[in-house]
Amino acid sequence: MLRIAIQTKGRLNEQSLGLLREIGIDVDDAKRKFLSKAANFPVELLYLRDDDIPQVVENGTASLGIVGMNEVAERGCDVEVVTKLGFGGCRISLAIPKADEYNGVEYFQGKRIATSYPAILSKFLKEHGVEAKLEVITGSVEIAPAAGIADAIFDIVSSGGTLVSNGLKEVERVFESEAVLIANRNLSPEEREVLDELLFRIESERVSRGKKYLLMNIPTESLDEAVKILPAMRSPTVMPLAAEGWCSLHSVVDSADLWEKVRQLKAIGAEGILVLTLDKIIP
Ligand code: PRT
Ligand code: ZN
Repeated sequence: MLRIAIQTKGRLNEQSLGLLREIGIDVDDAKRKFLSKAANFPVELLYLRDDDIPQVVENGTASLGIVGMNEVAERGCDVEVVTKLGFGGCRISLAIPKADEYNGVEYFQGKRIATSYPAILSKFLKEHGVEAKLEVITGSVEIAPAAGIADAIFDIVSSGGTLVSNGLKEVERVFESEAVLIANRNLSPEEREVLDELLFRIESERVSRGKKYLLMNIPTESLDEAVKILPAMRSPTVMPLAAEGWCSLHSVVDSADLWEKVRQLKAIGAEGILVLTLDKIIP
């Protein structure tokens, strides 16, 4: 049984559960339970505050965890960062009152900076030879300048809306973060095996994301050109049609390229183009 720590509630909870379900792990939404077992896979979930996840993975209470890279870096825990997960994207930035002039990090010399991320901030300031006073607060960091608690803040930014509505501007992007899968450094061979299976499924999920399955009828004489337009994983699948001089062509394309590909295919005579949602690609 492999134990995975995920956030009980908050920004990463839903997407962590969503990812596990996408890769076929049947977990219930037991927010009020501390532990819950998956029905169809040797995995159980441990629900925690995100702040505690790196530590429980480091000490082996959980074998794996899903948490923001910002928390891993701030806690300084010795865990393996197995893979990025493609959600929970944000950055930790320095922000100052909108009206202040900013000419570089020297601005922060002797200033008071409110933050919940003192370790990441101290490292950054040290690297830049800046001495500042850190006011460590947890939550509502963005109101600190208006409340007179600090001159500037170092906090998570996503859209930037919170900064704007508090009269602040982002001046230094210090740390880029997203949700990551972390692992204890001393997994048993059996746990490694389960982790490898999880990684295989996560990877196929990643490969399938943003892809469409395309089917069409194409004049046989245009086939070579169509194959050039549609480089599939190996090569597109071609099947003969009952009507002479025509065949059916199947391929996978990136959603972003879909309409351009369709335009090119129509131009060489493709007909009856079907675009299907793709569930999984198993590499
Ligand atoms: O209760 P628990 O301790 O588990 O949760 P929490 O309140 O500490 O964390 P939570 O749920 O707010 O965030 C969990 C993780 O989501 C963070 O550690 C980040 O890795 C990630 N994440 C992604 C974010 C954001 N985006 C985000 N925008 N975490 C917080 N914010 C906050 C930020 O603090 C600020 O107040 O959103 C505000 C800024 O957003 P914008 O869009 O206005 O810029
Ligand atoms: Zn937290």
